[in-house]
Amino acid sequence: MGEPTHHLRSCHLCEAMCGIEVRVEDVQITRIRANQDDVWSKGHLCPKGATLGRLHHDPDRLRNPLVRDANGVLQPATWDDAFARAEEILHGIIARHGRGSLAVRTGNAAGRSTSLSRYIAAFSGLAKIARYGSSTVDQQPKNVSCNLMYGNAWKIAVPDIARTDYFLVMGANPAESMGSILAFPDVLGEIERIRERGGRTVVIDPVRTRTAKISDEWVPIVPGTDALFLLAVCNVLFADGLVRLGRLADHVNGVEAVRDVCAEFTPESVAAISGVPAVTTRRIAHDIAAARAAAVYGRIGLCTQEFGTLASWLTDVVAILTGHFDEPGTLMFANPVAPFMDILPSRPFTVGTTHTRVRNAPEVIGEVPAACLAEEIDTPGEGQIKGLITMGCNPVISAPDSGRLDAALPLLEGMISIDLYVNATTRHADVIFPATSAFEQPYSDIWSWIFALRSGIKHHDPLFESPSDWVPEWQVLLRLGAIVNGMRNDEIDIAALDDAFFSNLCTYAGIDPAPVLAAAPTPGPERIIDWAIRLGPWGDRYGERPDGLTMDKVREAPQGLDFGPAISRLPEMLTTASGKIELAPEFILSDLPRLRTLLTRSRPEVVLVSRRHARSLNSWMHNLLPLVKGKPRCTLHIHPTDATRLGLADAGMATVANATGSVDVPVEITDDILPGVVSLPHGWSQDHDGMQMEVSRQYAGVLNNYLSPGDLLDEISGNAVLNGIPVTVSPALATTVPPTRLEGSTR
Ligand SMILES: Nc1nc2c(c(=O)[nH]1)N[C@H]1C(S)=C(S)[C@@H](COP(=O)(O)OP(=O)(O)OC[C@H]3O[C@@H](n4cnc5c(=O)[nH]c(N)nc54)[C@H](O)[C@@H]3O)O[C@H]1N2
Ligand SMILES: Nc1nc2c(c(=O)[nH]1)N[C@H]1C(S)=C(S)[C@@H](COP(=O)(O)OP(=O)(O)OC[C@H]3O[C@@H](n4cnc5c(=O)[nH]c(N)nc54)[C@H](O)[C@@H]3O)O[C@H]1N2
Ligand code: SF4
Ligand SMILES: [Mo]
Repeated sequence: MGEPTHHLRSCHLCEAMCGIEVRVEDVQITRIRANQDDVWSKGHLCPKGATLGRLHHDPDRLRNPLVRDANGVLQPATWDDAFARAEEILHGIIARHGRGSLAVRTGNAAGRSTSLSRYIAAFSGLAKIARYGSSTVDQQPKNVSCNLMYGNAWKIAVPDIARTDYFLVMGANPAESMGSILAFPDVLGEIERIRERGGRTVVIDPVRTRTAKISDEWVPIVPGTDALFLLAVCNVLFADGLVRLGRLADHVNGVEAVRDVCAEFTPESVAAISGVPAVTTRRIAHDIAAARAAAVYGRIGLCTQEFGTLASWLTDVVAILTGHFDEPGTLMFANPVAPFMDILPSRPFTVGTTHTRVRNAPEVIGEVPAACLAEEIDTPGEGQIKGLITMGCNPVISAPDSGRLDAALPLLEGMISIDLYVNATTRHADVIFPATSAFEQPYSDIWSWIFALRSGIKHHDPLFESPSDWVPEWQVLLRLGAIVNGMRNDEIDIAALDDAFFSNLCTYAGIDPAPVLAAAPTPGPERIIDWAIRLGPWGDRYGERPDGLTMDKVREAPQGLDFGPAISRLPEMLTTASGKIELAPEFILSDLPRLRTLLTRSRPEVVLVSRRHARSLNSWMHNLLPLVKGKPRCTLHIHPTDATRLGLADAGMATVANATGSVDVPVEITDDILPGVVSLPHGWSQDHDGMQMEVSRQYAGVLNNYLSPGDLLDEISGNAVLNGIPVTVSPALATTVPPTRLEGSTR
């Protein structure tokens, strides 16, 4: 072995963007540890970051394209053969059924990969086919409320926890997720520091999570009732004279409308349904109002629930009414170094410009519910989906009613996937293109900085070269887009396609493409990121400001660059038609009658919520032994009173069922959960026939999404309801927990 070399990189897995030091011996990563000197993360690292070397070297990670042979077996293929087969499949389907019979499913990896994140738009621009994304199983309700309130779906205000005195956490568990729509390297450490500086953190969640345990107060809430609770908080703010808009007073429309709307929702009137005592609601309202700086934060538990848009809207309403908005320590907008969102025009709010074929679900800001995909494939008729392309997603695990999707995918005439693995979803594909390892591509985490309240940037060149014939992922996307567009694979000119995409981006931003193209002739994702840096607040504007920033200058700073904390950005940043914050958008208020049905509805005996664990990342990373071994984690959390009532013993097996599906799972009794609520982890169950993920298959677990109904949506945003799902729980016939077969393996 040669002398070890050490390389500074950043972990691409989540918004914490931890700086890492990678030790390489020959071409083997032999250690990853925290980079103490990273200007952003300053030594933070979680267990996943330390396993990135194993991910890179995982023998199951795809190293070449796969093409299904005449016997139905996926066989290794050359890149040329794989593209030729993709062309044959896609052009065949277009010839038989038209381009409208093709769809693309994108997923969470889009936000994590430099190539995917920049080039899905290029693919879509060329392919012009229906897209189903993971937004509608995630943050679509927040996109809707922010689009209507501030004029842009991605102008999402983030809690400034480094400067707050009162951190209200609703439906988020940063102790496990490491923060989401909240880019911060060490949220747990900051909660300690908030307390040290005399502040408080309050967690509102049906589960006493690890975040709740280290916080000052846990307020249990019945799943799906947050909108009622928050309306009651608003009610108190008005009734007790606590509304103070401060600097924003001249920039907010709709305060009276909110006052009228919340008048009926007194803390007393919603307490029995939300489970939050009226006295607690009143105290929280007063504490927020009295705080020097309060940060009111809601995340996935508020979005993926029945009233996701109302709840996501109301966290911001509370913040704005109390003046805790756009000021240090409150909710603030990021000021990114590469501000795509500020350079490109805001997409206006749209709803119903298209509808899905089977259930007639409207498009909302360009998204139709991902929950519709299965029925669009398995329901015959004009417009039925016959061909599917998947990119960086695993919906057989992550989508609601995933059993139906798993059964629908074999009905396709053709399926093409781009992924790291042959997993539960891609095992159905006819052609699989391997995604490029994170260490074989540049790192630039553009998505996370949108949610970071320091203006910083990091860029790292690839650590390893890909094999010589490798086609980088951004080129796979361009090529597939062009094929769907009707081109033949052998006539595609990637450089020309990329120049056209880049020129369009310039034109869309109102910039003359010619001089920019001349200044930046090399195609690829780095040109686009460089473009945003150069046009951003610190950029060189292509020579106009010679001392300004370029990607090359960022490259020279391997520890990253930090331009300081977020600054107030209102009213300039608002892009609503009125130029003001729209506090009471009609579209959102129109959902109140549906919310009122909660007041009279009988509560289901048991509802299911999801949970995350620091050693997971949605449905992937399950093939890395250090992350899945140890005490079994795929268990049903249930309160002792429910366990006793239902006849369940700790470590025994329970059957969890509803009309959508049924799973058998080991029981873990805990009083860290509200009675009437059970929880299953998200992302497990990974033992489907044909998967090529040896470790995942040995540590399979069960799939919560067999229980998520495909038709249960936050109706106005189209987002799936993945929390608060009615289920029944009973002792299972099998009483032993299946042993994990690989225990003791060295892989
Ligand atoms: N019940 C329930 N369901 C949920 C959730 C929940 O909390 N509960 N959470 C929802 C949320 S928030 C989300 S975001 C979705 C996530 O669900 P999906 O969007 O389906 O994403 P993942 O499960 O993260 O799968 C990512 C896939 O990308 C692959 N991959 C990794 N890196 C790359 C790359 O660079 N390129 C490519 N092409 N592929 C790559 C991985 O191998 C994996 O197959 O699940 C949702 N589903
Ligand atoms: N380790 C790890 N990190 C991740 C991921 C992962 O899978 N693993 N996934 C990444 C992704 S894609 C995302 S979107 C983020 C998500 O990041 P977070 O939003 O922090 O997600 P969770 O940890 O699932 O926390 C959601 C919380 O909502 C609670 N909850 C459920 N229903 C309700 C409700 O009705 N009301 C309230 N108030 N609370 C409710 C749940 O009990 C849970 O504690 O995490 C990201 N980071
Ligand atoms: S918290 Fe973990 S997964 Fe997220 S960036 Fe840091 S090391 Fe990676
Ligand atoms: Mo997500």
